[in-house]
Amino acid sequence: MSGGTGISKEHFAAVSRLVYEGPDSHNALSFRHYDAEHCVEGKPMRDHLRFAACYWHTMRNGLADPFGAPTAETPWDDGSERVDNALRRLEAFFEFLSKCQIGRWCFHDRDLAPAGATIKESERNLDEVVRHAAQLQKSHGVELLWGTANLFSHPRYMHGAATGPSIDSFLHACAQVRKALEVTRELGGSGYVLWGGREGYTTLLNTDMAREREQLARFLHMVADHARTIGFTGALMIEPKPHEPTTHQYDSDAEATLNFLREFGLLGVYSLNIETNHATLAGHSMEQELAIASAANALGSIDANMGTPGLGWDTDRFPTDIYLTTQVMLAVLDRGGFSNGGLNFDAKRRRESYQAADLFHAHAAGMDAFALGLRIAARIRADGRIDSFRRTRYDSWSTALGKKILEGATTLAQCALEAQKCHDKPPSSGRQEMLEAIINDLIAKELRAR
Ligand code: XLS
Ligand code: NI
Ligand code: NI
Repeated sequence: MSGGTGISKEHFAAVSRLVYEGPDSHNALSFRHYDAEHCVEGKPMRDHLRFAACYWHTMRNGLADPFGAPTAETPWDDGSERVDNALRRLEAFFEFLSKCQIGRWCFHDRDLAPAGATIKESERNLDEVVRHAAQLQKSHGVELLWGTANLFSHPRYMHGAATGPSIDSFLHACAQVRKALEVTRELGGSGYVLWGGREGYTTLLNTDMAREREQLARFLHMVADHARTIGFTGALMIEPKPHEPTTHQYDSDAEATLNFLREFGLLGVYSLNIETNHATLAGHSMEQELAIASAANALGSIDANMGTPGLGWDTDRFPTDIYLTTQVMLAVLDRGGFSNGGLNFDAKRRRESYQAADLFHAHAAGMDAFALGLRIAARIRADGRIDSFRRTRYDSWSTALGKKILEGATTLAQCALEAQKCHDKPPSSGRQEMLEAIINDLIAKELRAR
């Protein structure tokens, strides 16, 4: 390994590079379904799935919970907030990415490098670590999916960052995002994400919501302008979430976020990064959030994880449910695949899965589940039964009258007259159970074929 600490040490010596061994393999540290080169719908799985690992959960999450100490074994990390420790941690991460066949990554500014006593010092620290990251990206053939700034951990953001009542938090947020955006561009990131963890409120007794939304909109306009100024051509994305840590977040779900963007002239400037566990916290399915984003041509990227049914927290489990991964990949294929986006495992191991090897088990489980989901989704599309049922349901709209209505060429009174000519045919059946059985049939066929 070049540069940085100058030490070339293997941090995961017990793990060798995971390879595709096929569905019959009992080797837990291999892929049973993810075969990077294998083509699905004429494109290698690698390019469909565009897997990324996130730096925060992978390298910076000690797996503590509100009742217990961290458990994660991290022999490469001396626990200090020093730059040399940050560089070593980064080397361990890139070794992990290579061994796990993950070609992309995501970070927050503060995960990467220690904050300094001043903005200048924080930026110097970040620059040093980013220089090393650029070398490691090159030597390991890894790309940056997206970067972001942590505008939620520091106490100065307790009342909000861009939406804070004090202009100080707003200005600090500007400083952090300016720098994070610039290093994202330096590292060739295909996107930049804003997640408003503290952009919301806990009680309206102390909050002027209309004003806070205006502040957020101004902030987002300035971020977009700066991106243009520095020549950042990647996707700018907002990541909706309804609550946690804030009681009510302004970007609560895809629909609310799109409305916000529309209201403030930002639609088309920002797209959405949709996360499964955030969808379920908002009371929606991931399918629905993806469909809403796609319909507005605003599906940017995906934070791939899943929640725990019945638990109202962002438990960020690795996505191992193949019904879920099938739905996600169906949505992705139906919109023509990712352009700047990808599948970022914004996921953490359970506190009990504390050994370094569990990082590999966890990501491999998620990658295999998505590979299987991709294969099944392609099968559903090739089969065509679901799509043709859905299309046929709207057949009566392809009549001359249907077209006229949709073109805006009819009045309510004309339609009321037309109603008199309707023969009150019984409506067709929705056949939901039949359709669900078709999906199960195609899952079974794919599993048999594997
Ligand atoms: C938190 C979010 C966060 C964003 C990046 O729930 O998922 O991890 O992805 O700030
Ligand atoms: Ni996320
Ligand atoms: Ni999350």
